[in-house]
Amino acid sequence: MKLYRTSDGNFVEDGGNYFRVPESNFDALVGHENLGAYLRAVVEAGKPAADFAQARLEAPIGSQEVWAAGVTYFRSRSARMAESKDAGGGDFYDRVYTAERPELFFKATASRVAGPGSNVRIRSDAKWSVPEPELTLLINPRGQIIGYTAGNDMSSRDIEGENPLYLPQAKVYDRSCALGPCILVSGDPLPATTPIQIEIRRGGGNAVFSGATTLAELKRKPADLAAYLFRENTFPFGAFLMTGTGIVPPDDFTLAPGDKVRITIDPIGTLENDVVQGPLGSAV
Ligand code: DO4
Ligand code: MG
Repeated sequence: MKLYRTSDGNFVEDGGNYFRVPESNFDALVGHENLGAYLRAVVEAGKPAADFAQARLEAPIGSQEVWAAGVTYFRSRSARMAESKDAGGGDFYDRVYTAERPELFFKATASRVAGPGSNVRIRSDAKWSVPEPELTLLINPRGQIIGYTAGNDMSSRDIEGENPLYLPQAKVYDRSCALGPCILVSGDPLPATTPIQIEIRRGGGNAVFSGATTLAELKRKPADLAAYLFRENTFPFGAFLMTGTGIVPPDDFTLAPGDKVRITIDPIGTLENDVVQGPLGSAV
């Protein structure tokens, strides 16, 4: 089952049919004692809703904070070591890749998150910007993984590489994160074969970058990442946790305004966003 948040309320999809969810408060859904069973009952009781197609998809988020894990794929470790070698930071990334404690960092508040079809931003003071396609966990207030979505951890690699202490500026700014298009509602681990794909198109033309990985390359278990996040932290509305990127474009690649980023995680769907630069609300 997939849960969609839209301009016209919440919908659940099952078997190609969409059903209106009576509970309109997304936080209440995340905090539900058994979200899967509640949505199953909605599907079984309801008639398919004809009005889903008219609704605009919104980021599937309420009051949750978004956190992220880093250096959870070998490809990310190597890219981070290379970009920070002049700053003497390379060793930290190698060490965190093998350490028991993962790298976890604060990524976004809901107001900084872009939904499906809206704009993500690159910083005006950055010269090297990339998208990071990441499986993203939805965790309820009790620390249980209750769903998955696709995420884009937009990052400024030159700022991050100049000094690892600049990480919050490289990672956290308006529309530096995208989530969607829906929540795949499931507490079960996704198979290791789950593919994560990205494609970046420029000028309405062909892809200027595409890449793919699978969850088999993810070094850490999602449940372990969630458990670390919930150590000594309470999340009254639950939290999102991005699980890190396994796809890094070549070093001569940087995003440009007007680029279209498509991130596909097969059981979830495709998250598509346009890239903009400049004041919040600027069009491509
Ligand atoms: O350590 C910096 C962040 C790395 C990251 O965001 C990732 O590996 O996805
Ligand atoms: Mg990342």
